[in-house]
Amino acid sequence: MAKPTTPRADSAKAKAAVPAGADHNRPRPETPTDYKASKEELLEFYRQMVLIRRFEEKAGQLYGLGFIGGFCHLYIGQEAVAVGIQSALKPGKDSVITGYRDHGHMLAYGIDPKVIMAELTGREAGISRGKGGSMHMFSVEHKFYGGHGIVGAQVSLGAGLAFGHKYNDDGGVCVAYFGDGAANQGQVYESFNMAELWKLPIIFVIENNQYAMGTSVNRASSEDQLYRRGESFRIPGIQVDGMDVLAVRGATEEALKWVQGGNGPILLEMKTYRYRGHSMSDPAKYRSRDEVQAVRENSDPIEGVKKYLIDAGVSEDEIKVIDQDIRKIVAEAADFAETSPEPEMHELYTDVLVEQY
Ligand SMILES: Cc1ncc(C[n+]2csc(CCOP(=O)(O)OP(=O)(O)O)c2C)c(N)n1
Ligand SMILES: [Mg+2]
Repeated sequence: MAKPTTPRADSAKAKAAVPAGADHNRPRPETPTDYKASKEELLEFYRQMVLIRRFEEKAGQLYGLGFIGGFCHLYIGQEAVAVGIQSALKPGKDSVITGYRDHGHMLAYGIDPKVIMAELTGREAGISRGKGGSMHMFSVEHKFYGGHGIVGAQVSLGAGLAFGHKYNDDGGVCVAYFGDGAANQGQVYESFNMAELWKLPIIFVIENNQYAMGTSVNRASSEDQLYRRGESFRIPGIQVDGMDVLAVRGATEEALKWVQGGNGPILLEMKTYRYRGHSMSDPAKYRSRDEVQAVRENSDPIEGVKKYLIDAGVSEDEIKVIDQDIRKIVAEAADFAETSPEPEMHELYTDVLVEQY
């Protein structure tokens, strides 16, 4: 049986996909290059990624203490994906939809960590008034349309959001994130077909963190080079080093150019890795500790940005100040989420049904 690979093992930095047999006369997106970030942008990437990491560690602790109920899927290891992509989008114009591993995406939007943590603990002040919990966070104000627990469903909903952008001619692009496991769901391909047929402005992003719930992508997928999955629908795919925020941002710029040029959808396969279990209870029999440790040591996305910062002349002390600041923000978010009140009973009946006349 094929051994699971680490993110960098079989991915070149970022390569545009031209599989054998593809129609070479068709225009294709350019091969992306790494984004050239300023020192300020690098500092912001670092800040956001450390915020996600520390927030998720704290969420794991609060779960252990019983403050968080239900499901909880942490984003640790995948920080470069949400941060790199989100940084290229236009706030309030482009829309985003994802699955249940959604806390990092909310944070990358700049949404207050307090209201995200309070959602996790089911409080009135939570972003979905405590009714959505970990998997169902929404912020229509930010054009963030969830947070979905049905694997793959967000891809079809994303195609609908992209249809909305086209119909209203508002210039927006939808980014629909889904996992390597979700990439085997049937509705994903119905959505690919329609999206390409109608040239919808959508970037399909597969967060290939190498594992679904209890098995690896190699064991579960006949075609495990997921960037090729759109080719038979004429959707070009690009494989990206999802552990490198600059590679992610560079590929997103190229994808946006493609979609905004009226070419229809594009698929980005982000090769990344989840360090923690699938959710909070996961015996993790499908991989070894050594494998996880090797990725942490060799490809950690935060350590990667730290190296870029040092190369840009930022001192270890400056980095430490950011780290301390983030610890404080996360501690305050946790205090808030533990102490703020639960929703009133009448909340059970609000935002449940939309009535249209
Ligand atoms: C339609 C459907 N089938 C099965 C499940 C159970 N389930 C929840 S998460 C998951 C694995 C999905 O893995 P992947 O798409 O790789 O996302 P990741 O958890 O790695 O982010 C499964 C099978 C579900 N929630 N919905
Ligand atoms: Mg996965």
